[in-house]
Amino acid sequence: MSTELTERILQHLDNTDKVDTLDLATLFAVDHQKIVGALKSIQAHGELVTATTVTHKSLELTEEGRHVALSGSHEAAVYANVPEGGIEQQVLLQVSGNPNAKVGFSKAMANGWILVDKSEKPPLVKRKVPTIVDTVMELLNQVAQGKTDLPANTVADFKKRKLLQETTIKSFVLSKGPEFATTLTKLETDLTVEMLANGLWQQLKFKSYNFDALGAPPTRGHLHPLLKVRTEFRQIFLEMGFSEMPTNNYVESSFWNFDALFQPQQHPARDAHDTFFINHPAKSHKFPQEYLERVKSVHSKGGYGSMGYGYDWKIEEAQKNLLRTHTTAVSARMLFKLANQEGGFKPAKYFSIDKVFRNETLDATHLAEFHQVEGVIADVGLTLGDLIGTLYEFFRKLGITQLEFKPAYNPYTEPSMEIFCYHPGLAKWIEVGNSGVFRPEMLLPMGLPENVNVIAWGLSLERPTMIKYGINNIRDLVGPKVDLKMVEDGPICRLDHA
Ligand code: FB9
Repeated sequence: MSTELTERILQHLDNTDKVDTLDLATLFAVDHQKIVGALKSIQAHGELVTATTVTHKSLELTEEGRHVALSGSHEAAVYANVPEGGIEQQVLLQVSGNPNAKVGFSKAMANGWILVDKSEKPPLVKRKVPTIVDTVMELLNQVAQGKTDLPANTVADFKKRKLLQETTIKSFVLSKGPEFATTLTKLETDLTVEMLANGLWQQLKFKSYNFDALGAPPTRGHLHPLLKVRTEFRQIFLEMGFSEMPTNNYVESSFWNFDALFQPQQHPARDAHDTFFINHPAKSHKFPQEYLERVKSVHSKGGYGSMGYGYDWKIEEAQKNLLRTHTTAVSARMLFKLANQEGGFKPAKYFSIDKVFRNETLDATHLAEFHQVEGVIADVGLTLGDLIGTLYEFFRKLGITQLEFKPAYNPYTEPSMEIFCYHPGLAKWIEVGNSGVFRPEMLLPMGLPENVNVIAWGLSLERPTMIKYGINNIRDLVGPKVDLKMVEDGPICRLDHA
């Protein structure tokens, strides 16, 4: 704060009993706020001055008031447009071309400036008086020059006509305080050991603590947008009565990732072009033996009404460890458990949200890993209709209501559907996932009852997050190039609000 102003106020008060900060502003030709600021700083130094708040009501011209003060009242404008011989009212209102002509007309009538001569066919508006005085314009200009003592009814009328508005200004009347001084002693902000040691603190003035000060915001962690969207998806699944599957094993055996899903061993996804295979440990050996035999036979010979693939299924292939390519591997484990649990099968609804790995060509929307979101429902007699109904409910909670389903193919589901939605924000149809009814060749070898069907669907976490946060390149969402500011400032995620 420029000491100058505080000192000038104190010096002024030294020679005056009372002064209003508004007058000080005029006196020192500075903005009133600056004076109030200087006062605050003086008050921080103790009771040098006493300040009493006073409010000043003042009249001010509105935008329209300034227009009328400049170019005359609406009624005067109308009067000016009434020609000698008279004019039809409609025409008059048009020629005035000013939106307030109507107000002006009724005011001019009220002032007795004009009249409507009904004897004319059609009736004509004529001047009733040869000249007029536009008192409204004059009065408004007087107010503009600072006149304040207008008759109350005039003020009321002008306010009603939105030509004037009342503003209240708060100011302070200052007078010398008990600790008045004409200079400000520097306020200490720290109580140092020296001051305590040499007792100087007793003479010094200390800046008062500002307990309302917010203080520096504590640095805290920020949830990555992906995790915010994961929380939303979790909430949706929990609301729909699903429970989360344990997905804490990125490394999986080919058996659970592919064979259990009735995906043949020569399927292109099972070669290193698409899948990351593990060297150490290269193989898994612990499998539920009987179940494995049934998987072997359904692949090689068929069964359960299926002809199978009719190839020589190899345990060596199934033993190969890999980074799971989908969380559907976890679904297979859970469905196997469901089929072989104490007390036998019970309907179940599971979901998983976790990392999966695919050795894909990297591009703006694909990395070698992404988070798969999967929902699985196992129950007696479930149909494709149940799947479609569930998908409508699931995506409705994502704020998506318009869905379309396109027949698709997955080795482990028949029928299968790709899911498309009309995304209002993007104003286009986008693919939002895949789904299907798990094949009996997958379920029956697990020991699930014949009449139990399992419907499932999957999507990613990255795509909705990129769309939600307006990110076009996945490297701006995850990885070393992420701008942490985006993470810190990322708003909370409300998926159901486009
Ligand atoms: O997430 C995807 N798209 C998507 C999802 C939500 C969304 O929300 C917006 C707020 C509105 C926007 C977009 N996709 C799936 C569709 C595409 O992005 C696709 O190009 C990429 N897919 C990934 C696989 O890429 C190879 C997304 C990922 C995906 C695809 C299929 C499954 C899971 C993830 C599955 C499955 C499945 C099928 C049947 C049974 C069980 C699981």
